[in-house]
Amino acid sequence: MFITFEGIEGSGKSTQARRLASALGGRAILTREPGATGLGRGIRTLLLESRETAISAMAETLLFLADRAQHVNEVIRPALKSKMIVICDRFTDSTIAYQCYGRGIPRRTVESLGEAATGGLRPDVSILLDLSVDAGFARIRGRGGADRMETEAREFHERVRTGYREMVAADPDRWSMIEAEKDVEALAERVRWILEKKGVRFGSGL
Ligand code: T5A
Repeated sequence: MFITFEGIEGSGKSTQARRLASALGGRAILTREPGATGLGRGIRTLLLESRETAISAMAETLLFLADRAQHVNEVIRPALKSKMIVICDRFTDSTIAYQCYGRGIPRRTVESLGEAATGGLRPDVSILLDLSVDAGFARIRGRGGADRMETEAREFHERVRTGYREMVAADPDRWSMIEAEKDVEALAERVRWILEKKGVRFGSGL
């Protein structure tokens, strides 16, 4: 099973993805985008930490897709082939939310290039942690050193959130949306409930 967590900055998806991976133990691997491979770590630095280098919206899109192509090939497909549950912190839907809704890249462009990058791999279950932009930024404010995406205007992040909510509405079989202002424990309970309904078995606790 291939499970993805999505949401705006500070929505708490990395926290929930980590908890889920630890609850599932050796049956699952936890991975993320961008930056889960050797190549991906270089791409991540370019994408998030370059302040002086200009990166056009299309170049940005292609870099996220290059990271994904390597990630699918090197990490995700081999793990799925060996019957692991793959938990991924961001995947294709991040590109649609950020580069299509956020930057204005046409969706058909991202979908056709994305198809080539992933070989058509799609998540079985995607969980959106939905939170207001203000609440998300309040959570990450304390950690300092905002990256290139975090310094985008509030309107950009509002468009990203809208994009996610529209994707959930368009494909309710794959997506589940959780209101993410609840505390970590309550969100973890909800994640567990969603996945149990999809057939994932848990031991004790999440
Ligand atoms: N991107 C990525 C694209 O533009 N296109 C793409 O195709 C892809 C794949 C990645 C950036 O790249 C962009 C999106 C991003 O801008 P990143 O550094 O990997 O950036 O970071 P994010 O994925 O954005 O993750 P964040 O760490 O910023 O946010 P999370 O994962 O939503 O939140 P989390 O769990 O780390 O929590 C943030 C803080 O909130 C606290 C945590 O302790 C932490 O301090 N917290 C809570 N506080 C209160 N209540 C809760 N329920 C909480 N849950 C967590």
